[in-house]
Order: sequence, then structure tokens, then C-alpha cells
Amino acid sequence: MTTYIFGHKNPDTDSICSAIAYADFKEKTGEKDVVAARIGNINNETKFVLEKFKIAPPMLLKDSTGKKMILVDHNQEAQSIDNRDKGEVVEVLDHHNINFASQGTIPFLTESVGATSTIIANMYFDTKTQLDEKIAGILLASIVSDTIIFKSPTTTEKDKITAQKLAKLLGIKDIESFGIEMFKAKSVWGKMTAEDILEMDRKEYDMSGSKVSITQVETVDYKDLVPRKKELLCELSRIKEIRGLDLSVLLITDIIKEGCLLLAVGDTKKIEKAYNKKLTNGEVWLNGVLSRKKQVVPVLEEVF
Ligand SMILES: [Mn+2]
Repeated sequence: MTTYIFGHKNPDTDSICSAIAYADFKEKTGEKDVVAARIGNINNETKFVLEKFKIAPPMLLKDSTGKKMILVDHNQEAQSIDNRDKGEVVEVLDHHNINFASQGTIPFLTESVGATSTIIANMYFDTKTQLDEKIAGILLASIVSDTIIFKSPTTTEKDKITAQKLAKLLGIKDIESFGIEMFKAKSVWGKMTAEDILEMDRKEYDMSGSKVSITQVETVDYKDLVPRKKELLCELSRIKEIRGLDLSVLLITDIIKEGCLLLAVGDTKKIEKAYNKKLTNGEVWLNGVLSRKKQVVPVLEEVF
């Protein structure tokens, strides 16, 4: 029976590439019938990464009924495949907050590192499993993406050391410019609708009974998106209505200026309280805020 490995909804590079790499690792270490999958569309950054390292995108898994599943890069139900309980989760490998219930005992590995790919790369290193250049490439790309070129406060020493090892293996001397090239590939807004932008990396959270949606997009210059602010606010309102949210947020992260422009619709008083700053026309600049997981989600949970 096939086991499907997949990351979260609205997958980012780490979600897609850790599924591919973990399937490869499982196969190389003797497990059979393990397939990398995804439960959403591939974003421009990931497309760029897969093309660069000549790897085909994983299959789209639409239904979990009767399936054996390994979750990577997420564990919460809200971020997972629809009707997850119709299948069987047999393993979890993640680096996010744990919010998971299981029927039986399963291997559940989480580590406080910047990317799931860091954990997987070290599995290859620790077990001396053959690591092909392609896989090393997508693992490096995922670490650089998730840690925002090591600028995010989620970055650990282990992420940096792992990335350096991978870069050495690939003959990449300058990880920073490799990263900027990748983020540039991601920030081609011209071809994207406001809906595309909002759905690129959107996550929903239950905060003490309130429903909050937070999208994060990384840019090399947040000003590129400022002319589209009105359109983005409209889309935030639309998502708020259709998803029945209390608060709908977009974080436009600027990886060069190292901060984010936050746009929000709904109970914005919570944001003002959390950061002790006023929103003007639905926006506020937050200096030094780069991580949704560390600098936005817990801060908002606190005020909710
Ligand atoms: Mn991740």
C-alpha cells in the first residue's frame, strides 16, 4: 500500500521539497512504495527551485480516503488535507507548534529548527545515505527560503551549518545571492491576481475561538506591492467574508529592509494592541518583523 508524503496547504518551498526529499530518503533507506505529494498549487519560487534542480513537481493528492500519509512541515489539521481523518497518518516530521491528536502511537519528530529540510538533510548526513545533487539543491533552497536567508529569528545554528554543508556539496559559494535570486523569482507580482497573492502562503489559525487568517509573502522590495494595496485589501475582505474570519491579515515581508508591511481587515484593534502601533488605512509597517511563526502568530494569540 502506497504511503503519501506531503506538506501543508498552500505549500511553500519547504513543504514541497521536504516531501520530495523525504520520499527519496525513505526509498534510499529501503522503504518501498513511498510517494511525494502536494495538496495545493506550486508557487513561483518553488517552480524556480524545481526547474533549477531539474526535479518534477510531486503529484497532487486530492483525497485522503483510505490513504496512508506522512505529514511533513505541518501537523495541524486546519493546515492539512481536507477530511484527513478519512485516511491514516502514519508519521509526522515537522518544525511547527504541535497541535495533533492520534489514535495510536506513531513516529512524531519535531525539532526547533528553521526548516523541515534541515531535519531531513541531517538524516542523510547522520546515516551517511547518498545525497544526490538535485536533492541537496532543493534542501538548500528550502532552508534559505524558510529562514529568509538566515534573517528570520527562527534561524538556528543548525540551519546555517546544514546549509553550508549543502552549499559546499553543490559548489555554491555565495548562499546570499542564491537566496536573493530565488526570492526575486517569487516576487513576480505582475502576472498574479490579488487572489493568487493572498492564497500563495495563507494559513488559518484558531485563536481562543476567533478565526484568523495570515498570509505571508516575501519581497525584495515591499514597495512593488504598494500600488496594489486597494485590491489586496478588497481581497482580504472577501476572504474574511467567505471564510467567516474575525481577522484577515497580509504580511508583505521585505527581506532587504528586514521588516514587513502589514495589511489587515476585521478586528484590527488586536493588531494595534499587539504591536502598540496604529494602523493607517488598513496598514502598518513593522520593523524587524520577518517571521509569521515567531513574531506574529504568538503575539496575536496573546491578545486574543
Ligand atoms: Mn517549513
